[in-house]
Amino acid sequence: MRHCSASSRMFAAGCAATVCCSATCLAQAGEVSVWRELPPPVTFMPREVPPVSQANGNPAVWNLAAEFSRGGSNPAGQWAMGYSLNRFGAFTVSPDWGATLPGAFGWFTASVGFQPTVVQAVSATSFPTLGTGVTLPAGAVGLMPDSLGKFAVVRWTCAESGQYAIDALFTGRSTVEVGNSDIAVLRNGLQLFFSTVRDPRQSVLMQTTFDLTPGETMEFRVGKSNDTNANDLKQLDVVIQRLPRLCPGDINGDGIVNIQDLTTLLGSFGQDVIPSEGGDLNGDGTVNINDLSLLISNLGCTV
Ligand SMILES: [Ca+2]
Ligand SMILES: [Ca+2]
Ligand SMILES: [Ca+2]
Repeated sequence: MRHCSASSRMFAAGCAATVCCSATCLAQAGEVSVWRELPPPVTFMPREVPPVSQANGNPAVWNLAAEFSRGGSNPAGQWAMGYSLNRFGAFTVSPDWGATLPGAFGWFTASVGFQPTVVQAVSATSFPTLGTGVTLPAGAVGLMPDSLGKFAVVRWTCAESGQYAIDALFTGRSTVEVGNSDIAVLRNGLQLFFSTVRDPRQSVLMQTTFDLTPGETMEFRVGKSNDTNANDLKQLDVVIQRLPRLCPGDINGDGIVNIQDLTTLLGSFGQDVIPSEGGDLNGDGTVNINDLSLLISNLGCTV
């Protein structure tokens, strides 16, 4: 399926509007902002977002490859590596670490087998047993399903309420067209996004933005699809960024909505102004009761 001709424009604009153009773009329609296939070679470029205060101690950016646990703990931080019995099956954390593919270590569940596995290439790695030309760049994370229908899964769990920008890129790593893989993204166990990545070197990008609360999960899944289980390893890049909290009404930009902002607004009340300047909080070019209501509803808000 090749759709989304307008998506690159929306990607550039960081638009929250919907480009949901696949029959398999299920559930929560309107929340997948971008879904598109990209021609190779692809460099993963997560959206740029304004910096977030880290005063609360939590990072504002989560990067799967950068935070991947190599034999440490699993879950590690907010990331967990594991598997599911099928595309919609419950997620199980994989407790074991070892050489799950020739030349690569990963997380697996010994009672199930070496696959499904979630691996990271310490150095550039090739997998001759997976079919011609399957490679993984140094530092990249790869998801390898098993041959029976189980999915390799990476889960991220929200720890702090906020708005999050979620960027995920699935990339086929074979140079030959032998097989394909099903990929899916689930939010709280419900499928949000589904596609099939077909080699050679096809990439599928998903970008979305959510308000999330602690305990909510995003899962990234790779399954073998309906073929002979060849070349099913897919590289997965994920970056999740917490967006700055907004305080409409902080006219003087000191990080809090208070009496000073109210005074400024009232000073131009009833006047036409340059849109979005001064007390015009809703950007319609005039300062009136709508702006006042917005400010009052945010009194005390701090960034
Ligand atoms: Ca396959
Ligand atoms: Ca202020
Ligand atoms: Ca206004």
